[in-house]
Amino acid sequence: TGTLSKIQTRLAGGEAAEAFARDLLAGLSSTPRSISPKYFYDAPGSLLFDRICELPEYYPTRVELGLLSGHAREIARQVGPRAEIVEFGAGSLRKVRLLLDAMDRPVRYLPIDISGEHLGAAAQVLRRDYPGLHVQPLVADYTRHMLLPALGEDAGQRVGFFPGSTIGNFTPAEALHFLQMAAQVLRGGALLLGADLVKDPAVLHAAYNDTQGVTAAFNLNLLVRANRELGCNFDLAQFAHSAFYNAPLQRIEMHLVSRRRQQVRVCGRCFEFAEGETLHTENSYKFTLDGLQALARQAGFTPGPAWTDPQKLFSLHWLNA
Ligand code: AVI
Repeated sequence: TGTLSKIQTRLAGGEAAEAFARDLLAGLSSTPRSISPKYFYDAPGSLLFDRICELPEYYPTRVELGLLSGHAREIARQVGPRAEIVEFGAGSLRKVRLLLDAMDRPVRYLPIDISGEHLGAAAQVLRRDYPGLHVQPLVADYTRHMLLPALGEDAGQRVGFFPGSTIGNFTPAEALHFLQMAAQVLRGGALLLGADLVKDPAVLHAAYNDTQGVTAAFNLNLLVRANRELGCNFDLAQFAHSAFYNAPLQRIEMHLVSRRRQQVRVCGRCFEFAEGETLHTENSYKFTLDGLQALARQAGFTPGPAWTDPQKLFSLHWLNA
């Protein structure tokens, strides 16, 4: 690892690149090969994800925004006056704005994100637009245990916000662990959670195989990033995007498929791919309303109302902590 860490530091600098190198080497050495989807989100990957959210086939963002605005009053009633919002991940400002706009005198907004840069920019904009709101970003990995500042004396309840069905990108064990931790830090308050629903596989398939190829570019960007940050030599023309619904496991799987037998150099090591062999890059679990509520109960929440669209594409859950 001595040589490895020197290579990493020279190529990209910092702990982040080292973690990427370590996880990619481990993922390529395991059978079947896999890597965490968290590595999709470098700056170009985040821009590609923003484009995915605008695609006609990718319904989750649109439907969730519709639920947030269509049920704003009921949600605000659950939230109550002078509440504080803790957002796990500095996500889309559009979503938290819908929430803040509906709320009765929100006192504080605590976005938690691993990327300080992303957080700083989001905080600036919100401070400008909500002068009475105390915006206090926290740079932290929200999948680990975290310490939150005490709730203000004059504050209402503390409400967690985790939209977008990001929970679906965790393994079932990680999802349970995250919810347990959230229930702990939100005790006495609640969590507003977005979860994508089990549905017609054709609708799911289209959402992850868009005709413009943006999802394919998002998936392949992982290799672009590995080439740039770690000096790998993945030949982009020799890997194909693959996304399909695994019905028994209720998840979309994304893979990068080797178009032929080939060798790739990764951090000084050589890996051979057989034709058709894949690197599994993401799972996106889909939930039933009952399944999600059972998971929430297991984690220590008491489910309140759940909101869905008429086509039952997406769901928003109020979970009392
Ligand atoms: C961020 N996450 C909820 C997205 C999803 O649908 O699982 C990521 C994504 N992957 C491909 N398209 C979108």
